[in-house]
Amino acid sequence: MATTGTEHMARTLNTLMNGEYQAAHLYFQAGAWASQANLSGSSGFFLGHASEEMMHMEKLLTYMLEIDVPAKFEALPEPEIKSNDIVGLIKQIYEHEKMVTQRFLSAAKEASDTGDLSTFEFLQWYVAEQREEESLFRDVLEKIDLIGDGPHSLYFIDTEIAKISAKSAAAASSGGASGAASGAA
Ligand code: OFO
Repeated sequence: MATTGTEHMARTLNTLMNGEYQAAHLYFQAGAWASQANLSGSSGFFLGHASEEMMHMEKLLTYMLEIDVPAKFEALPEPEIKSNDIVGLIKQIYEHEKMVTQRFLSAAKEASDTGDLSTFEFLQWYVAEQREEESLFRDVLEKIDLIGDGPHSLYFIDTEIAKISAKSAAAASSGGASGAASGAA
């Protein structure tokens, strides 16, 4: 490890990298669950999001290699889908993203407190990304609320999520934190 201050961050960066890998795992499982439930729009959305989480993980790995911090991958816990309906699943994922936001904010604070300004600057991308992800999932939940409980609500919810997914793919291909997460996550 070459950079002063970064040594303090090595464990934290590994935690973040493994956390993004775990997030991808959760989204892959959510995509599989939605497909089984015949919710093809939601399935595409979650699978697309899983790929984004893999990109987030790789970005951390690349940074660690660049600054000579040893990267260590851990065993992945089994991803748990806690709800048997799409609304419950979106709520679970929203809570998950809020927890990830706290993890990045606390890592950014640690970087600042230890004088590791390079890592502090690097983490700003994730801070912006998490802000946008939280906003995205809040929007999805608000749409679900608007759709309400009618006889075809599941169909309309899935259609809305498919639209969001398409916007997400377009935004992600434009790159950057706001590209990856606005209208996507
Ligand atoms: Fe990596 O953005 Fe979600 O967790």
